[in-house]
Amino acid sequence: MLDELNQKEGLRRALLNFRRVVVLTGAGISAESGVPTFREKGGLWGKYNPEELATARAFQKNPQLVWEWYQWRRWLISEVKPNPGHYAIAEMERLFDDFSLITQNVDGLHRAAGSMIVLEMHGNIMRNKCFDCGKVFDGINLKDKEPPRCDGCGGLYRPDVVWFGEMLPSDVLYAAFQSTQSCELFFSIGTSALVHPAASLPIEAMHSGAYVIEINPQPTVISHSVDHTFLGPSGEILPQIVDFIKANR
Ligand code: BJW
Ligand code: ZN
Repeated sequence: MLDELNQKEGLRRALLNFRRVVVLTGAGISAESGVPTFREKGGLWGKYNPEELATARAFQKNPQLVWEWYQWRRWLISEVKPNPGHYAIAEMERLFDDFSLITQNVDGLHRAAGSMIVLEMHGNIMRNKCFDCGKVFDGINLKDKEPPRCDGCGGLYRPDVVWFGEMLPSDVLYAAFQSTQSCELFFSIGTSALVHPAASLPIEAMHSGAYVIEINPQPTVISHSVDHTFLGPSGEILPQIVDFIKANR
């Protein structure tokens, strides 16, 4: 059992008494499943600058390079499974009366772990959409060596994810801010908290008076302002938090 859970009264009270809960996740939640994060050493940006791959301009300049990078990541994701962190979050959905899960991840692992409602801020890598007309195509083919063309307008397929400089899906963004502004307890898990607007959510939660807990093996830009940071991997910390809640409620 984590010592902090018994030693810090505010933390204990927040976990056991608060009912309106929001969880925000980033790439770190999937790290223990074998999905590389973005900004760490050996991460997804290791070889390329983000602007070379995750922008519309990059796709226009070199669709083949961007397509191949996403096809490789799709293959990688199709081979992995959720980890105990994903499963613990799925259990939290059942433990709290009012629960929202917001993820920046595009890998679909929360749903695979049994989370029923997932607000995917940056889309989902397992869908395509037309670069020109925006028509969405469910399902992907890992054998597509180059981007297929839209049956409506002839434009190129691209992954249905949100690149830098693009708007987030407005319904998802609205729901994410609404739940954040009214929650009592907010978790920021496995994110460097650098990419906006997702990175504004923990700040918004603090301003709204929520108790904010961070879970990350490394301190981040928000660590000094949150109420509590568990310094460790989410796949180890989250199951202990869930067990603590179940044992002490
Ligand atoms: C573990 C662990 C373990 C390891 N357990 N943890 C305000 C201020 C400044 C800039 C902006 C602003 N508002 C908007 C911007 C511009 C821009 C932005 O934020 N730039 C910043 C980088 C400065 N934002 C945008 O452009 C967004 N759009 C937008 O705002 O539209 C309005 C607009 C339009 C036009 C002009 C202006 C405004 C869109 C952002 C889209 C981000 N897209 C990506 C790619 C998605 C597709 C794909 O997957 O390829 O999303 S970028 C990438 O970063 C991806 C991630 O979701 C996102 C966040 O990364 P994340 O998850 O935090 O990963 P890492 O790697 O950074 O961190 C991992 C963490 O895990 C680390 O801390 C580890 O320690 C930890 N960890 N193991 C727990 N076991
Ligand atoms: Zn089209």
